[in-house]
Amino acid sequence: MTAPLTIETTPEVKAALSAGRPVVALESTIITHGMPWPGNRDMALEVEAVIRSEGAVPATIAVIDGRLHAGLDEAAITALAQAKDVMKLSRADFAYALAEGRTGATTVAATMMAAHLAGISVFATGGIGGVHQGAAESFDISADLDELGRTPVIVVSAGAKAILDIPKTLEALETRGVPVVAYGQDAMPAFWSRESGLKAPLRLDTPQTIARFEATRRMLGGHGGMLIANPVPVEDEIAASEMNRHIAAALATAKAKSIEGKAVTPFLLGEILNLTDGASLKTNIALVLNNARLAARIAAALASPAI
Ligand code: PSU
Ligand code: MN
Repeated sequence: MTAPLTIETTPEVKAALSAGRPVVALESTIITHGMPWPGNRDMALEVEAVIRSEGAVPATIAVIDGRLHAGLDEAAITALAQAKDVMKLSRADFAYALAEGRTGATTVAATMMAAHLAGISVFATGGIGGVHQGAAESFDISADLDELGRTPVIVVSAGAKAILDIPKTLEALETRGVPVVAYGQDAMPAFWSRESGLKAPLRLDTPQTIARFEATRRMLGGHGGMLIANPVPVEDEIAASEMNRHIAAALATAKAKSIEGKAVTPFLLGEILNLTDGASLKTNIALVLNNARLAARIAAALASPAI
């Protein structure tokens, strides 16, 4: 009764996967719900270019008309970036979009699931979802955290978005056995800012040591994902003191408008974009590119026979 899932790939992704060459998965919610057109398309194409320039192959993940794609060509990315009524898919509704022939963008959780099914073990994004501020009342905790606890994919992010409750997000990750590794510094980064005021649980300084850590985790068996928290480059950073003002204002507006559920993260990102006059978007794009570069290097280190 259960037929295996067909995953559509591009020739480039297919060739790389079958030869064991480095591949980096990319999410699509950041394209459809995280940034406005046409900057979202430019970002998606630039991120792919950065990964190729590092000698790895990008695989943007999305569900299009009920078919799962791991790897999109330029025309498909452009179409998705402008599409209306795209679902925002997490673990709960990923299969629904496949079964109902819908088009959906994958969040961190659904992208991890798809990457794992496709045999891709490294994934680059901006920031993960986490425990929202006010979660004690709203119960709003992203499914990204449970996915990190169960699916063995390395997620390269700029930390958790500062719109979240970062201390509670770190607690939830620890409970789920997810290593959180700051890259090249002790501090836990906070997406638009290099520092969150918290120390990251772990630190590593090279793609090779991250690959060695991952190989060691595999030896223990039954491991889930790992979160790499890669600070935004100094020249693109917006200081936490400035961001915190905008975040507080955006959270207050969300509360006043009773924004709930899946709409919360896209709403806050949109508000912050307006409050910073577009500066937050510039920083968001810069940090995604920076994460893509590191992800490609980790994928290369994992693919190298020395590991
Ligand atoms: N990071 C970004 N932009 C985004 C997201 C993350 O820079 O749009 C998306 C990711 O897809 C992440 C999702 O999985 O937001 C989290 O949504 P929620 O809080 O509803 O779980
Ligand atoms: Mn949520």
